[in-house]
Amino acid sequence: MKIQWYPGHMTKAKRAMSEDIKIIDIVIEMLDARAPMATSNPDIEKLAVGKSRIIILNKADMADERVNKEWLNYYESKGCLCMTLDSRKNQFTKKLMPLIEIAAKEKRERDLKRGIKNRPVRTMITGIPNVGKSTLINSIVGKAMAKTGNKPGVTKGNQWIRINKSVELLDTPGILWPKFEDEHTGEMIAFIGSINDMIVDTTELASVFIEWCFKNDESLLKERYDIAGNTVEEVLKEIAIKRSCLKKGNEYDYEKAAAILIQDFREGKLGKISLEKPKEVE
Ligand SMILES: Nc1nc2c(ncn2[C@@H]2O[C@H](COP(=O)(O)OP(=O)(O)OP(=O)(O)O)[C@@H](O)[C@H]2O)c(=O)[nH]1
Ligand SMILES: [Mg+2]
Repeated sequence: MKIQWYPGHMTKAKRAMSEDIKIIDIVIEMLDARAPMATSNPDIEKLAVGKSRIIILNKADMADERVNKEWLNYYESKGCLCMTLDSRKNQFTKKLMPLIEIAAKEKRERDLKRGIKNRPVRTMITGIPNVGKSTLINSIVGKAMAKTGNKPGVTKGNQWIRINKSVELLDTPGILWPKFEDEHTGEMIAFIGSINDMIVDTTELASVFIEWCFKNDESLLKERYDIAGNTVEEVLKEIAIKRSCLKKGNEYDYEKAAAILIQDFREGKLGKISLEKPKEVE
């Protein structure tokens, strides 16, 4: 399934980021723990060259815990500062601040040499749309400073937030990149809701997801919907029957069944699912 989504506001956001990055000390890239490779934006990697970096595997609560650990090992083995997170919970002091301290060490030493004391570390939170950037900021400050929502493109502009005397965070709008390397990347990003659903054919997307389940874990569909279908069409038909998705004239509404399946996955109702594992993508 070929998917591409790179609206004008992302070009604008990327331009703003390349300006802001000049005064940034640390770039935090939030990835979706369910598909860290597909959700890692090569443009952000280019923007962040020369900066200290931290990788957050967010929505870890929705992914397979064992696979989360494998990803952590994977990134740590490459020398990255990395942590897993459910950004709805405030883990700033316990998990993020210690990594910021490590990442800021060189900057603080540079400052000291120049006689600058207590200048806050400036941190930019980046990532693709809907990955949880604004949620992270809100849970750190303990109130709804930044607007959030379960759809891509909620944050429109950059917003600075002062966490304490030593750290400032910049919330940025989620950006994608002009051309995905392969179909897999676009599909993963669409599954998790980081692409505007208006430009994606729901039935086709659900079909790709069902095929992914057949290949990786058939029990997912059986357990959730108590169905026995072995083809994409059978599965959609069974979901349509179970969820009373009927059109006029008693025809099955495949599109509605497809939307239910995708929604259930996004809400975690199919269980904790890791779409990518380190071994597959190395
Ligand atoms: N289960 C779970 N849900 C999360 C987590 N982090 C964020 N969410 C949900 O994901 C949705 C998107 O969160 P946002 O914080 O708006 O995402 P964003 O990265 O700021 O998105 P844009 O502004 O569109 O780029 C919201 O419905 C959040 O409640 C998490 O760690 N776990
Ligand atoms: Mg946001």
